[in-house]
Amino acid sequence: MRRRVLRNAVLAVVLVGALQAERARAETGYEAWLRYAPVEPAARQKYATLPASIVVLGDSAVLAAAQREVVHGVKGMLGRTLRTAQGPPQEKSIVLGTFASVEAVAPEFHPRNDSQDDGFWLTTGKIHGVDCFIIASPTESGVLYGAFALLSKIARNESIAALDEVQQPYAPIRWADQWDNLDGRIERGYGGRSIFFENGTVRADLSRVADYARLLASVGINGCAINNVNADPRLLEDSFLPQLVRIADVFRPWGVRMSLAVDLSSPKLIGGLDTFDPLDSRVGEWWRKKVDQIYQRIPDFGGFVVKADSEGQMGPSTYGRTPADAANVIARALKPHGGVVFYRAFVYNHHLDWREPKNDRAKAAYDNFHPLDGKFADNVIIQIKHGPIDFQAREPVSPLFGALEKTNEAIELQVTQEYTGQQRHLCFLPPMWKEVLDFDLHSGSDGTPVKELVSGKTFHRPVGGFVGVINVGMDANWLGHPLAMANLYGFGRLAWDSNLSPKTIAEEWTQLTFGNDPAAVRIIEDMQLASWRIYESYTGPLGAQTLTDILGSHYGPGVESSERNDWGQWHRADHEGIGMDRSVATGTGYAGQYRASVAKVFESVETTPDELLLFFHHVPYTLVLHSGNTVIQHIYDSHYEGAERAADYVRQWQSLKGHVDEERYAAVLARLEYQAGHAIVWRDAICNWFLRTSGIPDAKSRVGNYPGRIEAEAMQLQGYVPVDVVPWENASRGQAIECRRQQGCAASFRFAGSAGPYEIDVRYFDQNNGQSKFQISVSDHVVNEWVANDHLPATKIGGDSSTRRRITGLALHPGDEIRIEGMPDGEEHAPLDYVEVHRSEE
Ligand code: GCV
Repeated sequence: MRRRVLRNAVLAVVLVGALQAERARAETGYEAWLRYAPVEPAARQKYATLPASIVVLGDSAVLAAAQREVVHGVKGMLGRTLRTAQGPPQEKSIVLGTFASVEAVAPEFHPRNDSQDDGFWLTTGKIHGVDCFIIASPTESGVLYGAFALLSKIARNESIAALDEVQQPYAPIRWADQWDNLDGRIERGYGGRSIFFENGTVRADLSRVADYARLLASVGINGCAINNVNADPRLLEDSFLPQLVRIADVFRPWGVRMSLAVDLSSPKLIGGLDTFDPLDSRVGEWWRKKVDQIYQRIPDFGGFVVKADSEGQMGPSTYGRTPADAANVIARALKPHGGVVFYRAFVYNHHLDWREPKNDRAKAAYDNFHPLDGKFADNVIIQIKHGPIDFQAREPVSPLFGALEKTNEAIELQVTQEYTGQQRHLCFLPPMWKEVLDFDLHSGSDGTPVKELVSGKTFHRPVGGFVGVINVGMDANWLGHPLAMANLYGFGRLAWDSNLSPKTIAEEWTQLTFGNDPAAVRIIEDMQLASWRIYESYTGPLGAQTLTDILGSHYGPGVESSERNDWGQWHRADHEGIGMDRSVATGTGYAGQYRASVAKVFESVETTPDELLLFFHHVPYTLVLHSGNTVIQHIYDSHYEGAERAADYVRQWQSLKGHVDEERYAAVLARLEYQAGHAIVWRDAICNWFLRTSGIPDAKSRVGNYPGRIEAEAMQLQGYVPVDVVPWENASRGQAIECRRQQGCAASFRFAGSAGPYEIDVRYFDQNNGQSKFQISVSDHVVNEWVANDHLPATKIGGDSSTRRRITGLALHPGDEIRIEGMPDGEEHAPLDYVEVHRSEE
């Protein structure tokens, strides 16, 4: 009896432990696509043949990481603890080793010659007379990538029975850039503070850095520049080196080479020289010594990223030198160590005169770099943003990709969603990237898609490939929106295999991130695949670029912010028409930077695809598109349709209740509800701006007519005062109300509809410099209250801060008083824009 009591007590402890472990595994999104959740019982049988032991041939940090990963993954997914050993297998085993190390113990093993560099081969065979699963590669990193590939198959319930698969990376360069600052902020980062730096130094705890490197390695990313390209020269100071060594040490087991963004004027800023002229021998010597010093402590250091003569960064133009002079002096220092220089082609004059119709920022990269083709050292890589402007929702492919034949290049893609919703809007970018990568630039002949140009295949360049600006942060789910991690996964997968389809990527990611429930996979995949075009449709149609506030946050609407200033992101919309004329015949001549067959397509209005029309041509609002719609009606329609599709996300996601875990279900739902509301801000701002500017009404009479909307300034106000919003289109009818009384204010109106079930949307502004409180009541009954404490990029009322509260399930009667009370806080004055009352679907 006592023994049974004891046994029950032990069982209880074990159960509580298991429960706690389960709770500790709360799905924050931190594990991303490496969850290794238990495989569904029905699929387990598929892995019955998996050996019970794993051996590693060799002794290195990378191979050890691969072995640990397989053990960890198999334990999580199959509940089995693999026996671990080093050296030749003594029993049926999973074998991890380089080709050389496998051949050394099994001379009968013949490596496949279609697997090179970091490629790997997953196969089965006998070693020492025992059956083995073999994960082999020419390199240790390749073995690690093979280990992740095997685990991914199990997680996605793929069969591993007749394993014989070679995977080969598409390009040697597969790098991440982080724009982290030493003080812990991240430029254009939307997932919290830096995982690397805080208060001017490297963080004491680098465990997140290790986890990030693991995530990068799992999709084959092999390098990471850890700091902002607007570089802080202090990182190159001698005293900082030990801190960099710590990061490199943490990256190393995952095959991720650490690198740095550098300020070209460092020899002068921190080096004690009176110059940074790249042709001055003292400058060359300074870089040589600096690089030697780094490699002494970090032998696998990757190299430098350079942003120069761009947006205030110093560059070779100071001394009348070229980007080639600047890149080569650093490249010479790196060459003996195997390091590379990424020299960014994002070089442009941000003091362009907007009155001059021939001026065009889009031309800058080609104009600056094409004449230098062949002048760069062979360890220099020109890093080119995918479009000629700056990561807009839609741009044509940069013509520079097709214009460098004797120079290495890499494409720069932006994972962090600077102009594509800042991880508050769903915007899965692989469909956009895929269009870019597959675009044939006809460089010399047909069949020269961007992916082949950047990977060095077309012109037989020694290096080249892919750079992603990632900007993960300290947020639990790394990027701020659980679904945004699909962009990081997708970047890595496309860099590894540029022929993958966005659908395959979305499906893989969803299975790995949310499991194999078919309903969840189908819906999440559908949402992801549609999301870029939906975002584009309510923020920047027909190639007009993202019509956002380009002078501030790059987030909410700001149609005119790009005009009449020197930044060169002009769309030239006026009362007659819209678009930049970039033709050769009558415009800036940008279209002529493409090879003749491509240039011909963009030169004329007739042949330019609708989605890029306004990038290449200035046209009247009445022009009829290929779609049959006029330009103006397309602008109205696409914004309405986009906002409706954004509202659909909420319904789609709600259908997954119970199919995905509670934590992530709630986190994603909150983001989607916010997005649905913000898409309306976009819709109304853009449509009203174009209505007022063009004077052409919406053929469907939607723009300017908002059934059920009651403007805040038209309500009965107690304490609240009307204010003008700037720009006017970012608030309904250009006005809002604010409360500047400590004791709070109220705004009320009488409901005039018929009795029935209703929902109410309160449109208010949520700034980040205060946490106002709101309360809404219907005929003296409080029906909802909330605090405006979201973290939107805004310190004032406008398109960045405009958000909404939806209150559902209300029974309203004619004459009911609807009253909103606002209590200001800090600089935020409980601002309100309007209320919309809609009858609920019964
Ligand atoms: C790091 C855009 C961004 C800047 C960024 C720059 C760049 O202009 O808004 O924040 O600076 O691109 O890519 O260098």
